[in-house]
Amino acid sequence: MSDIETKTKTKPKIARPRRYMVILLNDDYTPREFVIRVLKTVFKLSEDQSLRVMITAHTKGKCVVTVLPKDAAETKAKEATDFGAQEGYPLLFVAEPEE
Ligand code: TYC
Repeated sequence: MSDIETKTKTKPKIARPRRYMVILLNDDYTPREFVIRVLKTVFKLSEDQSLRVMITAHTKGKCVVTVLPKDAAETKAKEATDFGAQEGYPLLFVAEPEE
């Protein structure tokens, strides 16, 4: 008889909190420069990153800006959308689960 025990260990699985994408949606009215300003101010993107995100949303209809925990994603999406609304623009950011 062998003394060697064969143990089957079950590694506890810790559920990773779901992350949310903040998505920028295109519209026909918000000036490009203003979209860039919002991306820089609210999301702290560089000028170059902001330009790329804005152009992608402009040409493809939408672009992922960042991925964050649910609360942070929803707060940022609202903050950025409100920024546009204050100036009378229909600029829209939404938060959606990653997968
Ligand atoms: N389409 C806008 C324009 O031509 C610019 C724009 C880009 C608006 C991206 C929203 O998410 C956006 N003035």
